[in-house]
Amino acid sequence: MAEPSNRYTLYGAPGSGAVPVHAALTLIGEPVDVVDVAPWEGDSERDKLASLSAMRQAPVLVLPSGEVMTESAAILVWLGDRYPEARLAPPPDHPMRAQYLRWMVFVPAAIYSMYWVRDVPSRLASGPEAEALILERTAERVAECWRLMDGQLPRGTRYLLGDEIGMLDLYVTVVSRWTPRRTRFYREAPRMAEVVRQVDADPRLAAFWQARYPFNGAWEELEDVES
Ligand SMILES: N[C@@H](CCC(=O)N[C@@H](CS)C(=O)NCC(=O)O)C(=O)O
Repeated sequence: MAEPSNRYTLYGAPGSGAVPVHAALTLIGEPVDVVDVAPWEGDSERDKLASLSAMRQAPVLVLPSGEVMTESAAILVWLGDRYPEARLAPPPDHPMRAQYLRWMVFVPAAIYSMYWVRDVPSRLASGPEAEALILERTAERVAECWRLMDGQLPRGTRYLLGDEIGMLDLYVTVVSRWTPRRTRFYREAPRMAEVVRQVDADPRLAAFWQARYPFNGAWEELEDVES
């Protein structure tokens, strides 16, 4: 537990998994104090999280009660249920609830987990050749998982699971900005491509994106496997 306060505190720098959580809190309208920590930059950054998270990873959300939450998807699902009036998550009896939980778990299990390896490839094997191969293969795996997910999502709705923006849309919009970046993502996942472009351009999030994770046009030009 941390000290109780009347606000949320979110740990994670721009570009981290804290971004979809912050986007959700923005749409919900809950104030949040943000602490920029970039654990991928090394142990000195990771250590800033050590008292809150044994994994020393971002995001960490400290709830107003002082309770600590980690795991981006769990945080998003919890916020969706905590603020039903924001309509960012299908409630438990909703026909899309099962698919919502399915894809909210797929993103961190199959895709986000690859970045633990990508951030420091020597965690699995060291040497320039081994590390280059790890970067190449994990980028391919991420692309494959986006393609498989895209093929199984419903069609014909404005957002991924319906006509209103939701947690899954925010999550996919941010994670799809990461390597292998948007050019590849658009090719592998044409259905999700339509949706993330709308979320990138959503006027309710314009100020938030600008402040916390401005869209970089180069993400749509490069097919970069190295960062
Ligand atoms: N399963 C975690 C993964 C979090 C994660 O990998 N965060 C990255 C930053 S986006 C991190 O802290 N990387 C540094 C490290 O793993 O040492 C979640 O979904 O929140």
